[in-house]
Amino acid sequence: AVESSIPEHMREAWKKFSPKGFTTKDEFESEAVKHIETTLARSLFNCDELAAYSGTALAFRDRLIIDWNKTQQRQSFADQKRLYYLSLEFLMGRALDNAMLNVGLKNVAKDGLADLGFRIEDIIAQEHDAALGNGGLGRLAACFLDSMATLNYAAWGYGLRYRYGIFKQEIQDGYQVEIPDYWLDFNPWEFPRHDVSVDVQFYGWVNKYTNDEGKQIVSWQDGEIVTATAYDVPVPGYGTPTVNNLRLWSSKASSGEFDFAKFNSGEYESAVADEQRAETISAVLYPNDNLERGKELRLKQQYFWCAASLHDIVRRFKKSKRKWSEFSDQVAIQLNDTHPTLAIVELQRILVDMEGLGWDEAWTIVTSTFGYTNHTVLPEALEKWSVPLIQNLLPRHLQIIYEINLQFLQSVEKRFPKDRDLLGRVSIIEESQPKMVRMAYLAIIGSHKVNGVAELHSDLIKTTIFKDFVKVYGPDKFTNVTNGITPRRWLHQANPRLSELIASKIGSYEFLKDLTLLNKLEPFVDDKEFKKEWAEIKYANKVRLAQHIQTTKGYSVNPKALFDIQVKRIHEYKRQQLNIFGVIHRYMAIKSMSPEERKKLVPRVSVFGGKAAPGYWMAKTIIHLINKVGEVVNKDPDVGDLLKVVFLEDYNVSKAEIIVPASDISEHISTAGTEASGTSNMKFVLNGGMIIGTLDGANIEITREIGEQNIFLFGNLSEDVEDLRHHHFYGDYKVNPELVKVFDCIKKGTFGDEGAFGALISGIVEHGDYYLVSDDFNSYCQTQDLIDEAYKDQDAWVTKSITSVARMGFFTSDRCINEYADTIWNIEPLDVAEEKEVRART
Ligand code: T68
Repeated sequence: AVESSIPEHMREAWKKFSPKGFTTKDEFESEAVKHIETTLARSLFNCDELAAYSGTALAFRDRLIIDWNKTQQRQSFADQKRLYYLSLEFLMGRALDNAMLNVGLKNVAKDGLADLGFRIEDIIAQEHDAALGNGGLGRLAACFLDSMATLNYAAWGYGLRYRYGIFKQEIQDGYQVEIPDYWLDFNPWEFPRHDVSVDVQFYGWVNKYTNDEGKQIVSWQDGEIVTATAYDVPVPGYGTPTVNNLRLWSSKASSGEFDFAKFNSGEYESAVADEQRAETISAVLYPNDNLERGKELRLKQQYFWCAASLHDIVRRFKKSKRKWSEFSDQVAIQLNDTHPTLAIVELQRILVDMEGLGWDEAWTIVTSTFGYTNHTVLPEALEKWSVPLIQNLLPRHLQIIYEINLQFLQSVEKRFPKDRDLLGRVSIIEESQPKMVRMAYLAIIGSHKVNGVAELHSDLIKTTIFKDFVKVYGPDKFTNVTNGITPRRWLHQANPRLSELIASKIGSYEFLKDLTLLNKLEPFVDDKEFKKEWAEIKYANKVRLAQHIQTTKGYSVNPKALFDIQVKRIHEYKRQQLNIFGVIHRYMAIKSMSPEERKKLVPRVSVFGGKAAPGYWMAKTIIHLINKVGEVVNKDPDVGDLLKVVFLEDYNVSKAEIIVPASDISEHISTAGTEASGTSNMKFVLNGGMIIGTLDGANIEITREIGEQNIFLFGNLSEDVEDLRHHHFYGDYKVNPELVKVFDCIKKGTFGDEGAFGALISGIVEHGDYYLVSDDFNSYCQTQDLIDEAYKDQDAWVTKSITSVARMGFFTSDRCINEYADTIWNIEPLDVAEEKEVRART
C-alpha cells in the first residue's frame, strides 16, 4: 500500500487543487506565458526563441510530471515486478518534440506558439541534445525507454548524469577537433531529488571478525565517501498515461563530519580539492565506442553508479516488507553490456555483508535477478579490469569476485573433472601479469540469461567468445533478442509527412503502436498517386538535407542526385575507408570519361558523418581523408554535379532526424561478423531508403524480412573471414588492382599531403588488411554500379522502397521489449485502461 503523511480528512483539499495540466490552446498559452514571465522573468519585450522554447518546455514538463506522479503511484500500488535497465549511456536527443507528440498536443502547441509569434520548428530547434552516449548502445537504451513506457511496463532506467556529454565535433582544416559539450546550462527535463541520495564508498580495507554471538562479520572500513544525488528525467510513452522514470546519478563530496573537520582546521584548499575530486566521477562520458582502456576513473564511475542504483532498488524493495526470497519476483535488472557488472557483486555484498543472508541463498537471488546483454565480439572492446586496481578501489568486492569464481570453478570441475584447460579458460581471473578480471565472464556467471542483439551475433557469441560457457551451462542460458528502434521518433517525429501518408492509407496512426500494420501498405505498391506522393516526400526530405548542407557547409548539392549516406561512429571495422576509397574510384572514373559518357551517369552526393574517439588516430585519419577528397572533388569542374562529397560535422540524434529521412542509399558495410547488430540500418529502411550492406548484424534479418530483391548485398561472408585473415597473415594475398590505383592516386598527392594517409594504405598493403577492405572492394564497387542502374528506373525504385517499409514491422523496439519481458524479465505490462478512460472523460 502507498503510505501518506496527510491525514485522511485533509486529502480532499489535495484532490481538489491538484493540477490537471493543459489540454487546449488557450491553456497552453497561459502556462507558457506564466513560465516565461515568472519562472524565467522575461516578458513580451525580451522573449527570444530560446525563452519561448524554455516556456514551452516548462509547460510540457509540468504536464508530464502530473502523469509521472500518477504513474509512480499506480506502479507502487500495483506492486508488480519492475524492470531496472542499467546503462552507462542514454542517448536521448531532444525531448520537447517527443513530449508533444507523445501526449498528443503538438498541434495545440503549434497554434499556441503561432499566437505568441513563434514557429514551432524554430522553437524545437532551440533545444540542446541530451547526448549522454556514444552511439548505438546508448541510442538503443533510449529507444528501449520509449517502448517500455509506451507498452506500460513498470520500468526504470538508471544511469549517470554526466556534466559533459559526448564532445561536439568540429572540422578544422579537414581534421576533427573536440569541443566540450556542457549541456546542463538550462535543462528543464530533469528534477533534482536532493532528498534521494546514496553514500558510496571507495578504497579502505576489509575487517573480518567474529562478534559476541559468534557470527562472522565482514566490514569494509575507512574508505572515502562520495554522495550520489538522484536527478529524475520523465520518460513519456506514446498515447498512454504512463510516464516512466530515468534516474541519473550525480556525484558530490559527502557532507560528512570529515569535511567539516578539515574546514575548521584550516585545510580549506584540500577540502575544496576533495569536493572537486568527488565531482569528477560524474563529470565526463568516456568517448570510446567499442574500445576499453582500463582507466581508474571509469571503474569509479561504474561502481558509483551501480552502488547508488542497487541501494535505491533494495531500499524500494525493503519498503514492501517482503521476504528476501521474493526479491527476484519483484525485481529484474538488465545489464546493458558489461559496464554495470559490478552490480552483481554489489547485490551479493548487500545481501551477505549487510543483510546477513547466507552465501548460497544470496547467490540464488542474485543470479535470478540479473540478465546480461552483450553488444560486441571485438576483443578490444571486452572489458577487463586489473586485479590490483580493484583490490585498491574495492577491496571487499575483489574478495567476493574471488569467492564467486571459486564456487563456479568447483562446480565446473565436478562436471568436467578431466578438463584442466577448461577451468583456466572459463575462470573469471585471467592469469596474466597483472591478473585481470574478465567482466563478461562475471556477467555470464552472475546472470540467468545472456543475450546477443541480432541472430548472427547471438550465434557468434555462442560459437566463439563464450563457447566454453555454452559447454558449462548448456545452450539455453544464451538467447537472441534482435534490436529494434522506436517508430515514434524514427518515423513519426523525424518524417511526419511520410507518417501522415502511411496513416492515410492504413486508416489510422495505430501502426505507431503496432508496427506490423505497415504490411497494409503492400496492396498500394501499384497505386500511381500514392507512389507519386511517396517519391515527393523523399524528395522534400532531400531538399531539407540539402538546405542543411547549404547552411552548415556553405555549398549547394543537387537534391535530384542520388543521396548516398554513411553516418555512424568512425571505426575501422565499420569501414568508412572502404566507402571513401570507392568514392575516389568513382572520381577517377569520371575524370577519365568523355563528356558523352559522363552524361549517362547518375549524379551522386556522398554524405559522411560521425565522430572518432579522440584517441583513435586511424579513425581520425579516415575523417581527414574524407574531408580532403571533398575539397578536391567538390570544386573540380570536370565533375560538377556528378559527384559531391560531404562530411557533416557533429553527427548526433537531432541531426540524424534530418539525415535519415533523406537517404536514397545508406551504407552498412562492416566486415562480416563485426557489427553486432546496427540499428541505423533499420531507421533508414523504415524511412524508405535502400541499403547497401554486408551480410552482417541485423542486415541479415532485414534482408529476410524485406526480400533479397530490395537490398544491395555484397562482400565476403562471416564464415570465410577467419580463413581470409589467415592467408593475409602469411602474406599470401594480392591487393585488388583497382584499389591499388586508388592508393596511387592518393600517393600522388591528389588530395594534398600524401604522407598523411600512409598508415591507412599500409594497413591494407603491408599489415594484413585485417578488415578485408581489399577482399571486398570489387564486390562493393560492382554493387554500387548496380545501384546506379537501379536508380535510373525510378518507378521500380519506389516500388522497392514502399515494399521494404511495408515489411519493416519486425524492427520496432516494442517487439524487442516484449521479447525481453517474456523471455528474460518475466514481467507484465500494467493495466492503464481505467486511467485512460478517466483522461478521455476529463
Ligand atoms: C553497438 N555498440 C554495436 N558500443 O556496435 C552495434 N562500447 O552493432 C549495436 O547495434 C548497438 O551497440 C546496440 O546493440 C556500441 O555502441 C558502445 O558505444 C560502447 C560504449 C562504451 C564502451 C564500449
